[in-house]
Amino acid sequence: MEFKKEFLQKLQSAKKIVFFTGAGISAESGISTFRGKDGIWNKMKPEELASFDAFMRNPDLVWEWYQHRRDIVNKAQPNAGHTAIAEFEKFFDVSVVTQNIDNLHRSAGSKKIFELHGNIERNFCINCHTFYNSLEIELSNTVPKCSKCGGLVRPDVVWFGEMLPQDEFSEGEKAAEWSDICFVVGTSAVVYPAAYIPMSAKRGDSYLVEVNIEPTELSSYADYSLFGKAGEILPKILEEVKKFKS
Ligand code: BV8
Ligand code: ZN
Repeated sequence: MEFKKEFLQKLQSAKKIVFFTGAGISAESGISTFRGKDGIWNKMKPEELASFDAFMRNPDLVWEWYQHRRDIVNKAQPNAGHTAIAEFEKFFDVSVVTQNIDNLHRSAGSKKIFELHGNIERNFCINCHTFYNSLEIELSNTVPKCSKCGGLVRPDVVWFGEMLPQDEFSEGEKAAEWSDICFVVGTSAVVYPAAYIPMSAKRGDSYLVEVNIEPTELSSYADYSLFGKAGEILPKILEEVKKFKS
């Protein structure tokens, strides 16, 4: 694979790198994306399941959907894309800003991770806010009740209409703004405020590189678009890095 010269030069001089990732980076680990070809939301609307109103209307249904996704996530392994990102840390100051809730960046060994939309492993009581990790509650297809107050327990993910965790978002924004290169990997970049992250990078004069199997909302905005699978492209970029860093 041939990369353009300008990109290779940026890679040689870069110190801080940000990876802004979405569902597409986990597609090769067997986790469905939301939008695009084979996206789960081609069949149902997000607000029908991923919102507080939906949960209150039918807690068992929403819980069962997350339980199903938890089963898939628990069996999934990081792929060559996640592993390459973790290995970039040997050569650069790397931050991973992710919309994913699947833990695969952590399993791959990435250290500095900002999770904008929460984590499917954590749960909390909507009444008294006691936290439970998935080992601490009985995971069945009906919604668990808090052992302290009997309230409904929900996954600690950010639903539509909910605020993002402020620290994760502002740290993620700062990392993007101060980065030399910002890779935008496997995201349709349509969900806000997460989709402001690449804009923060641009504002800070970072070099914006998109990695996706197809053009997105961001393509016209990116300095360089690489179309193909993240699990194939990212290891190739890492090979280039190794050529000049070793
Ligand atoms: C809020 C978590 C307000 C749980 C998810 C402007 C500003 C602010 C808000 C808004 C705004 N405009 C609209 C809004 C409202 C809304 C929004 O963005 N709506 C959109 C859809 C129009 N945003 C919100 O509601 C947010 N909160 O605004 O709060 C507020 C203010 C004050 C006080 C209180 C409240 C909260 C949004 C959070 C939504 N949570 N999920 C869960 O997962 O169940 S969203 C969901 O989309 C996903 O979880 C993911 O996190 C997110 C983004 O999706 P992507 O990761 O990009 O995935 P997608 O499937 O779309 O794309 C996959 C891509 O991969 C494709 O491009 C495909 O081509 C590519 N691909 C596939 N395979 C590969 C690949 N690429 C490379 N390699 C491959 N192998
Ligand atoms: Zn409680």
